[in-house]
Amino acid sequence: MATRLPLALLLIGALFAASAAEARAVSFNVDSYREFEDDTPFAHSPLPGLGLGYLILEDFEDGLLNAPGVTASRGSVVGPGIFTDSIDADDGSVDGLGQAGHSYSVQGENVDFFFDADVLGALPTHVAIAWTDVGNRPANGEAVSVFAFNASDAIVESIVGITVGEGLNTGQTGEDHLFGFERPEGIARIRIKSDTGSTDWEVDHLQFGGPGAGPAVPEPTSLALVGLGAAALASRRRRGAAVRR
Ligand SMILES: [Ca+2]
Ligand SMILES: [Ca+2]
Ligand SMILES: [Ca+2]
Ligand SMILES: [Ca+2]
Repeated sequence: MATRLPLALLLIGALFAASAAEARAVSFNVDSYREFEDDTPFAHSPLPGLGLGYLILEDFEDGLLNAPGVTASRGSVVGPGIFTDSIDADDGSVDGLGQAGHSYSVQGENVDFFFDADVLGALPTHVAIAWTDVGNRPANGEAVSVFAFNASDAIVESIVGITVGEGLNTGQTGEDHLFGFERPEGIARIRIKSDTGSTDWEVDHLQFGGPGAGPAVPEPTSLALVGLGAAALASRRRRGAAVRR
């Protein structure tokens, strides 16, 4: 027994170390994602509740991908229309439709969003993106995968083969799905891809933040806000890209 006890303690220590390592990396899924903040009974992002130093939401409602510190490999913003599938709350009403909002059309099998540590002060530790629609309407939805890359461009987190979609493509929001990651060492890039090879689909609500102060000089269209109440109030008045500290 005398020789086994230290071994048992070592094993317990190793288990604690393993669980601590696992706790450092988090991925999350939010199905039926309808809004960024917890304003209604519908599903929202977990990020506003984490007390991050800064948090940026790009909802594309100003017609531009212009949140500070992020660029995309492809795609373009689409405005209101019958096939537009914005996140539900962006048009001011959580009513099951996103046609009156703006989304980001991928126009390819995947899209990467790159984060700039120089602009943001450091790489974001928390990143999420919402899938909202696929245009060719596969009856059983489509499978998508999402990956997070570190500063060395290695995949450090993944969510693989999640089936989303309900076969409708005219702005329905009940199946919109938020995918996100937390990595304390920072996320340099995320990729979301269609596993079914679709080149006509949409995303919305790119959101990212971290423990630091965030971008030193926000974009002119962005909002620098202090306090949750002020952020919630102002985000209803003016959308596009909101920076919260
Ligand atoms: Ca709506
Ligand atoms: Ca939107
Ligand atoms: Ca949708
Ligand atoms: Ca914008």
